Order: sequence, then C-alpha cells, then structure tokens
Amino acid sequence: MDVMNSQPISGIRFKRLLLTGAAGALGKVLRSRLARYCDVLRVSDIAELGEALPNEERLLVPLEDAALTSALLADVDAVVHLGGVSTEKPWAAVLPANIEGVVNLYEAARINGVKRIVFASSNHVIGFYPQAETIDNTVMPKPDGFYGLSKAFGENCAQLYWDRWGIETVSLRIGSSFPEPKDRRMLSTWLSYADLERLVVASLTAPQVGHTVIYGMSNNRTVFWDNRNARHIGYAPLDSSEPFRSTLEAKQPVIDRDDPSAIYQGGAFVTATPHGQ
Ligand code: 15L
Repeated sequence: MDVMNSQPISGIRFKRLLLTGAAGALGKVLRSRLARYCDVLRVSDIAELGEALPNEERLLVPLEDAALTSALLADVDAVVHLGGVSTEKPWAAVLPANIEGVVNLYEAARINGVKRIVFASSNHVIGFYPQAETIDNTVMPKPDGFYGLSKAFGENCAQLYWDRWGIETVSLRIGSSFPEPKDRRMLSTWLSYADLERLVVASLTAPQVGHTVIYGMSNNRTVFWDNRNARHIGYAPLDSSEPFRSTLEAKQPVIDRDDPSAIYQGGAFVTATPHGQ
C-alpha cells in the first residue's frame, strides 16, 4: 500500500475524473491521490476494485467493449488512462486490451465530448535506443516488444484524435515507477510515486497540451531522456534516485556490456519473449 507523504497540490478541483486500470500497481497509487482533486473519482478495471473510497464510483469495464467504454466516459471532465496490459504479454492479450481498448477509449471521448486524456504510455516505446544515448520526444519509436508496440499505437491514436477532433493528450512514457529504484538502470528511469502524482496533475491541468509526449522520470542525476520539448506541461519533479545509488552500485558492481538489458534503455524487456514461452 502506498503511503502518501505529500500534500495535494492546492487550487485544483475537477467535478469528475475517470481513472482506468485502477486495480493495477500504479492505479492503486493514483487512486487515493487523485481522489483529493475531484468531487467524484470514477475508477474502472476488469479486476476487483476492493472497497470504495468515500467519493468514488466503481465500474468493472473491459475496454474492448465499445458500448460499455462509451458509458464509462459519460460526464467526466478528463481521463487518466492506465487500463490495459502493462508488461510484455502474448499478442492475444495485448490486442484487446491495448489496441481495441485504446481506440474504444478515444471514440468514447469523442462521443462524450471529453477533451483531455492523460495516457500511460511507456519507455518501452523507445526501448531499443541504447542507454548511452540521450533522446527527446521527437525520436522515431523503437519498441522493444508487443507491449511497447501497443503503447506506440496508443500514442499515434492520441495524435490522430488531437489532429482530427481536438482531443488533447499527454502521453507519459513512464520509466520505472516503484517505491524505490531496484537496479542500476532504474537510477536513470526511476519515477517516485510523489513525482508520478505531480506529473499526472500537471498533465491534467496544463493550459494547452495538444498531443505532448513526456518522459516519466524523477529528477535523477543520470538520465536517458530529455524533456525540454515538454516544458509547457510544467512538470517539476522533486525526487531523485541519487540516495539509492551507492547501495545499488554496490549490489551490482560490474555491468556486463554484452548483456542486452544493460545496453538498451528498455532493460530486460528487450529480451523478454512476447510469445509467453
Ligand atoms: C513498464 O512499462 C512496466 O509497466 C513496469 O512494470 C516496469 O517494468 C517499467 O516499464 C520499466 O521499464 O522499468
């Protein structure tokens, strides 16, 4: 269970926000945090959502069901879309959740007049860039598996709905959001839970975003990513992986330069089989 140690950012109030994927790892983190910024937090998932918080509406909705997804977006001010597969999986699992699901979500936004989506994309959209390179949000995608490929599709879907229907999205290429960084790669990719909240709130409230891609990382000293093109989001991370560096470097003193997970930004995902074998 995430222990919130930050005060909510003041002066932000929505009537109703929708959080999809609320039963997932980051969904659980954001559920209690986002509830502080709205009169009603509508939460959805395909998994059991547990006990309701006082200002919550809970709905079990498979996003591959277009009609249910359309109803899910009725009367919401904005969506934080975490729903779907969040790690490497066989295509049969990725297709309904992350491809059909994302199209249904954007169609539902268009039908219901929802104008802002915060889309949980992933660093696995660009996982095959080397760790030795610093990239910004203009590089060509280099997905490291079916999961990363589906997130690249989601980002393209966001771009289409901005260009044709004026629905704004901030696509968050989330690095590694855990209570603490777990290995040397995460010294660069770590996103603390408090910074995740800051990133999502900034993405919901920035005045004009069009479709913006931003990397989800804390204020780490060593980085793979450059967020200067996304300054207009106003995301100001306050945490850093630096306090964990000495412990993680002592645990993993030698980096195997022949190990793909040490070479590429996507880490172990670049060799994870997408076929479930
Ligand atoms: C992700 O996209 C995953 O959802 C998460 O479980 C982490 O493994 C993360 O990427 C990462 O790259 O560390």
